[in-house]
Amino acid sequence: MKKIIETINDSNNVLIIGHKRPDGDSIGSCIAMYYTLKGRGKNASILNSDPVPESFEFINTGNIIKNDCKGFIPDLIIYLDSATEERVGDKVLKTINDFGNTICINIDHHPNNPEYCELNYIDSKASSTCEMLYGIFNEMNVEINLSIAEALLMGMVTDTGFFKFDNVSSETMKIASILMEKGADLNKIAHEIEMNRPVEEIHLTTRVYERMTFIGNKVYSYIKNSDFIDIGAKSEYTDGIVNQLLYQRKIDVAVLIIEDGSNIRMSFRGKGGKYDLNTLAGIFGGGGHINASGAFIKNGVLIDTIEIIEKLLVDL
Ligand SMILES: [Mn+2]
Repeated sequence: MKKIIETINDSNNVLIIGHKRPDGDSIGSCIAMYYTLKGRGKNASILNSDPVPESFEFINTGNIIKNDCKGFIPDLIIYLDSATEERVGDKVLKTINDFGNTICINIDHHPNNPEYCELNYIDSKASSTCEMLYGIFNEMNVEINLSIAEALLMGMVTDTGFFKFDNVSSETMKIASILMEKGADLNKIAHEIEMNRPVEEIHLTTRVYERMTFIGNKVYSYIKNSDFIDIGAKSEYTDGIVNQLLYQRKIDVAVLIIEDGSNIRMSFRGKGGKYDLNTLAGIFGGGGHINASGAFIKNGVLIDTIEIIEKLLVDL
């Protein structure tokens, strides 16, 4: 961590990168890093391959998360919450490659992170990348202002399901408490993210419930391309639905299969670490954590994928 802090201190133009289809931890960590660097008088820019989902827009004040970084020449690149280099998306990866061999830092909490930068700080025990950033900022003697506190707390709550998951430690709660003392409003974050869902997301969830298939203590369901059109739902509205499948009695694993244009996305969620869903997602080239993972099949076929998932769940 010492070398990472030195490198950040020595840099002037820092490009901050989050992962594609960003979640709250990716967005929160990018924004918290941005305000920290700005507070130290540095130039900083956040580059993301996908737009900020509606539910996280409240924190993206002044549209600081950008889809390009034209004219910005970084002397340091910081990857946040990105389990692999490819997770940042093809377009962003190309932009980074065009910069040549700029030094990079990789800060992440995914267990299989292959340490793709010169400087890597990976802590798979941390609840979130935001929790790790708090530790780094503390070492750097950063004055945690409201913007930083709110962004960090948002990442921590979204990666822990609002402090429900087994990645929550007493340290997580201590940090959350400090962030609230700095002014971060937990209820406001809960309202924006959990209590403000578009009705189209509710309709999508209804279809997912109608199509549940149970295999013992496991359940899977799916969303078709036509659902998005019928309902008028955005692709990002699927993000929380898999948890709704999991949160039922006698169910320990939930899988949601989503037809997304010509591709297939899959989300895997588990309770209590009974099954290694990181390995399960790995069968499709994906990954994540034991209890939460995802995979992507380029040019996948929905009915074929359903068949494969059904077999895998029977044998799991
Ligand atoms: Mn994360």
